[in-house]
Amino acid sequence: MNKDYQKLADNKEEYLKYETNEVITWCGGCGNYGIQNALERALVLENLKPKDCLFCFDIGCHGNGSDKIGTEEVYTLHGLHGRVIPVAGGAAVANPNMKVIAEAGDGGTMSEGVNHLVHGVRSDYPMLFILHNNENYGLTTGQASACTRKGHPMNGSPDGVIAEPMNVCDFVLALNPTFVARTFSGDVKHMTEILRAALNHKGFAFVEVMQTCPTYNRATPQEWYLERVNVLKTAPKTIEAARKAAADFENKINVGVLYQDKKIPNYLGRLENRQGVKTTPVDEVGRFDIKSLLKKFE
Ligand SMILES: Cc1ncc(C[n+]2csc(CCOP(=O)(O)OP(=O)(O)O)c2C)c(N)n1
Repeated sequence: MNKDYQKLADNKEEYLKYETNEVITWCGGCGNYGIQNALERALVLENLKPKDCLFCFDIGCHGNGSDKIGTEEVYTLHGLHGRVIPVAGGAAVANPNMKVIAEAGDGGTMSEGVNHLVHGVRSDYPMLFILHNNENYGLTTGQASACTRKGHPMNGSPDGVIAEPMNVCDFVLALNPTFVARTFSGDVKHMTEILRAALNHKGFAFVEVMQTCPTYNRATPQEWYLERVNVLKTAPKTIEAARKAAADFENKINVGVLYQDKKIPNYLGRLENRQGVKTTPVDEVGRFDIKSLLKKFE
């Protein structure tokens, strides 16, 4: 047996801590199943215990993962649509001992919250961000997002989308990122590998999962990806080369780590007042009795 599978089998108890008995609301064939499974595998293989992680979810189909990940030992946060990055980034900076994982859809990330993505990447917050790119607004039943393919009819734009879709990896690569990867929800093994690499990154690790949505995205189903996905064996060395590798997302779609810079210090590493400090900001928050302040309003 492959040694990773052996390790997963040996750590079944740990793996099961990331599972719940909640009723699954995702559609049959939804890419979210594979993504959640790959993340759970990656966490176990990287020896990350539930109590050491914070899972932050945006609003959307993927966000229902907040009910499905973990037992009472798991910390989860389900925030506002498009706003998961500042919330998760704040938590990651406040308590760098926690592994912070944020998940969001392409709707919330590339429209409502695109400003937060920009500043999350350029600030290099110490967190993993998983973009569930199903190329539509899934939870609100299939409206076009910034990633929907041109010409494809969607609910709300039945004559076909008129704008070109965004290439999210190319967009992020233009922001001087320290980690960018692309993977595909139909390949749990590849996703696990990519998520393991991302979990080990010290700064903002951006992972785009091209996710199938059998209910609303008929333009790019599982077979469409299977015919086009090309696994990169090594990551391009420069951002320019990474942008070239990421450019095609129509015919031959490269998946893998597209770019990583391990040398750049993350957000905390660049804050002069945090250098050499052994405590976390969370440890340093003093307790303050607010009773006297509240008296003013009595
Ligand atoms: C600020 C705000 N705008 C819009 C909505 C309505 N809304 C809830 S879920 C959703 C679609 C989510 O799509 P996406 O972010 O792509 O995630 P998916 O459901 O595809 O996983 C929308 C538009 C909202 N809750 N809050």
